Amino acid sequence: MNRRLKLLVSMIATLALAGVIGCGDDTPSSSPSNNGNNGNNATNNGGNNATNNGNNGNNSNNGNNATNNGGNNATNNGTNNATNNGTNNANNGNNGGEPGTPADYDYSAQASFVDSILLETDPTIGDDVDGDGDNDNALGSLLGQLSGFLGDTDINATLAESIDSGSIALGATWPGYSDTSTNIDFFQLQYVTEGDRSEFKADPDSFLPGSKTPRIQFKNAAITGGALVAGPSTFELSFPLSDTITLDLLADSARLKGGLSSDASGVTMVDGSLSGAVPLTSVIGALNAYVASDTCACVTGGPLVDLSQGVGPQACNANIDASACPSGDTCGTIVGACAFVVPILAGQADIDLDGDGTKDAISLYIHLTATGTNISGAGN
Ligand SMILES: [Ca+2]
Ligand SMILES: [Ca+2]
Repeated sequence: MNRRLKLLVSMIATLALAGVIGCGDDTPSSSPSNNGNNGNNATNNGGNNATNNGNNGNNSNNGNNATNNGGNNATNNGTNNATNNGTNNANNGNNGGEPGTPADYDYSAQASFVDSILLETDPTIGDDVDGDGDNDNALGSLLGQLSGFLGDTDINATLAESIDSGSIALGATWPGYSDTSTNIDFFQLQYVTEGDRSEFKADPDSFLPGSKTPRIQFKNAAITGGALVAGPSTFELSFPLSDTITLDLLADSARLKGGLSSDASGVTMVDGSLSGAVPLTSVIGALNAYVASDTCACVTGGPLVDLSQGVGPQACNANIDASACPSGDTCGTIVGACAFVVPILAGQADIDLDGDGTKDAISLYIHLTATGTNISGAGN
């Protein structure tokens, strides 16, 4: 039991980590993004056109559509179809990003290096992701419930060590930064000189394939008296589980807040937070992809989880066979824990992203701070 709980926690931590690491890979994310967007057009007849138009920049579309689907369809079906369909179609064309290469990106904007990342484990501390007036932090709730089992697992200490060692290097540029608004582009960073945080290069994997458009963007964020409120947007996530395996996840309705100031060294953020919700389908998809990968060649008969069968133990494929996996092997452990993990993950879902009345995503809340730096160009 203890081991299984640790596995679960590490998986959830992986999700949260992925939310801030954002390390890209070469998966053609623009294509699935487009597909997802197309699918949403049919149901995105709802009322949030103003929000929708404002936020549907490039790769942000999926998350906003999901958000927009929530709640208002019945009210606005009659009114806004023409406008909304047109907007979404235009966005479909942009989902691949502006043609070009990462080297073509304009690196002249002020920049920041994210120097601390902390998962909030108090479930009462969070952001109001679903707008019901209460803070949402299901990840914190999960971690809190399992704290007695965590033992030597200190996720936040691991995060701090990873930033110190350089294995996590996340940063942003602030195009159009002013006293009242800004855009924000996030990048995985590469050190120019090891340990020197005064200059970085942007990892090319942080861009949509074949484009000069960053995967993670917040458009037209408001700044009031130095306080930033950005989003909702979509964090398109890739978490490198090993040299060859990448877990791809999507955090919807992501919002970034914090206190900003700028000087010659760049943009500083204090008391920052990143909130949002990771869809269960994204979590399960990542698990399935991992178990189906060459790393888990000892497992046959997948996929591991079929959510069309529900979110109970029955969602776990009875025909999957991990008997060839060595004792203690991660792949075999995941398969063995499936019937335990899936219902708990589903039970932690607290956000209804698609507005169908069933909660389908796990909210999270992450503290972060950033200091000024220079992102001087594209890396290798
Ligand atoms: Ca709430
Ligand atoms: Ca739902």
